[in-house]
Amino acid sequence: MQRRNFFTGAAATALGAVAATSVSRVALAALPEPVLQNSPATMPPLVPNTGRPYNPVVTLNGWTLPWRMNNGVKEFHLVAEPVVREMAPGFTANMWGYNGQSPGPTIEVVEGDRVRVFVTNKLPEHTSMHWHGQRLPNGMDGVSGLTQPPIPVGKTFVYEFVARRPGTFMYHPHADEMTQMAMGMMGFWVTHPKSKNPLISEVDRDFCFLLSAYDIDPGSMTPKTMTMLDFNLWSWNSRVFPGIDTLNVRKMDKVRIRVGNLTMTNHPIHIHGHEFTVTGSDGGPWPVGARVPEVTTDVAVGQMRQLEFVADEEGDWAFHCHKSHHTMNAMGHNVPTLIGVDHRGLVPQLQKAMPDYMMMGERGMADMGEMEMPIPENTAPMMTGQGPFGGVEMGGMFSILKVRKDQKPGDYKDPGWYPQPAGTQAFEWKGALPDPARFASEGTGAMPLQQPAEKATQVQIRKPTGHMNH
Ligand SMILES: [Cu+2]
Repeated sequence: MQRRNFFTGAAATALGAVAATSVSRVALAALPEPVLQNSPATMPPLVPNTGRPYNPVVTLNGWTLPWRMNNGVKEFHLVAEPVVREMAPGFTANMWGYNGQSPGPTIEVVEGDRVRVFVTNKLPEHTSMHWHGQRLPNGMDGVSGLTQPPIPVGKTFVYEFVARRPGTFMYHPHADEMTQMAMGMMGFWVTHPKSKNPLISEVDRDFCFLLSAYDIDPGSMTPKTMTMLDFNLWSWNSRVFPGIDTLNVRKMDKVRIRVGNLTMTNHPIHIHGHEFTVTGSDGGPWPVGARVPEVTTDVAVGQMRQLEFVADEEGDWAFHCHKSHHTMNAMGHNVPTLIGVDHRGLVPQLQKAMPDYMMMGERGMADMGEMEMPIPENTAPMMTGQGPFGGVEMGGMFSILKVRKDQKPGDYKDPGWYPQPAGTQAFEWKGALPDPARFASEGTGAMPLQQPAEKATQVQIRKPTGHMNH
């Protein structure tokens, strides 16, 4: 991380004398130097060293933007720019983002903070910044054309408001929005409560990420921004499985996971081994009476959700979007099902035209995960990932909640695979199998055969004689 020292130094001292109760043009003369991040790794929580204390969040495969305290105002500097994002090891994409990454850095402030954000536009076109969910003066809402002129290429605009509501928010452009969000421009925003709040619990681990979707043809690097629905990469913070870091917690930790959806469809987010409650959204904390136990919660487009639970079951628990196509990486959809089709005889013929052709799909698609099928360079395999017991056969919006009794407080390192206690894993039955009862009642069930089986194999064949209507 190129974290330059702007908490102290001449610039900060000089600015200390400037009264900053509204947007100050003087501030522009010495705006905070932008902090850039080039690594897609999950950065440790940024413990605040100025301002009101709070318990920081951890952004999956992301980071929190440091700020400068300027006469009581928290100053951040976001730079909108083209970036290269590693979506998974071996697969990078040309995106647009902020400060070196897509998504941009998480912004963390405290309820009541006066916040000033400098937004510099290094994109090839104009942009703006909308602060999703915030109470703020109308002119700070960032809707280009409606509340402000767009930020021209090469220019910096200043946004300033008081973070009035504690909660879970996000930011994204509101100028050529379709293109800019399809290219990855978005970021998380958390406003921590300034004091104990009966509806906001204190947690041991607080994770956040945004749902985003891209359409990148296998072998290429740039998202197709005109795609409306048929995206082929479903990501958490612009990462796809197995590139999404695991959520590593200590047994009995109280865990909060904050999720925001900036894709074009809904995502039922599902956890294994635990129940959670949804404790709030971008609308604020939910009344206790509105909280029910769930193992899946739908996060609709433009919505945010806070999931909370006590991690009281040790193990490696899958945590994923429940739409099965969203836990796959790039794939062709316009493919007939081949389940039950024996096309072995065709393979040598097809290989004359397509030397790489492989027989696949007639027993299901699990072969995709097992075979080393040749795929274009810079492409994430459709279903992939190796667990301790074989292929996980996943992609996209999939990660793992790792609960360990010996994970240290504040330690976010991956503890490795869960050592299951002996005798607690599903196992192969090796005894005798009784005949299934349905064999004795064939033909009398809900869908009885139309005719006896031996008759069904009698097929009359006539050679074509010019017309083929039989
Ligand atoms: Cu989904």
